[in-house]
Amino acid sequence: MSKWDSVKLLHAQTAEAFEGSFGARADVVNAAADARERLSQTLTQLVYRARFKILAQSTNPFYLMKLRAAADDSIAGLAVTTSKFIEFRNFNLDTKHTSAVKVSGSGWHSIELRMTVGTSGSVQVFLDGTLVPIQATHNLGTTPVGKLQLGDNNNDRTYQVVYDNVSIGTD
Ligand SMILES: [Ca+2]
Repeated sequence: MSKWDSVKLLHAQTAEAFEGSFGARADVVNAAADARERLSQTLTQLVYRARFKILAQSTNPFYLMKLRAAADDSIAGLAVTTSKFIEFRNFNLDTKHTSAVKVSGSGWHSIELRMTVGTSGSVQVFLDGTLVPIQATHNLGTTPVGKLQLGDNNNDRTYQVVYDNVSIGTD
């Protein structure tokens, strides 16, 4: 986890990994577990990818990932709801968009968020390579993305999840 600027209750471990020896595990009870990294340059268009595996989840949703402004304000997030549906959160409008697509089974999944900020911004979410139908056009504001977040910063979540192969790019 050394590449992240800040890490809270996410730890590298070898028991669960998608690739290589290590995965980053959150194992929390009523706590936040997230890591944040300031991007070397702000982005208006990006692709954020990760692998994740849910080991346990209490009756609460949790964020897999968020994108923030350089000043730390949340812009967008991808969550798994209590009923395991993939949900997109637009923090600019403070709206939630719950898909009809569930995270199934107990294995590893890939998640990909393709996003363009702007008043006529766009969002595409892929779970295991398949497009998750949600509203495609979003007013995400005009502030570019300056920070990457992995995990959920809410301090009242109970779940166990492992992340691996986290990356951000422009395509
Ligand atoms: Ca790994």
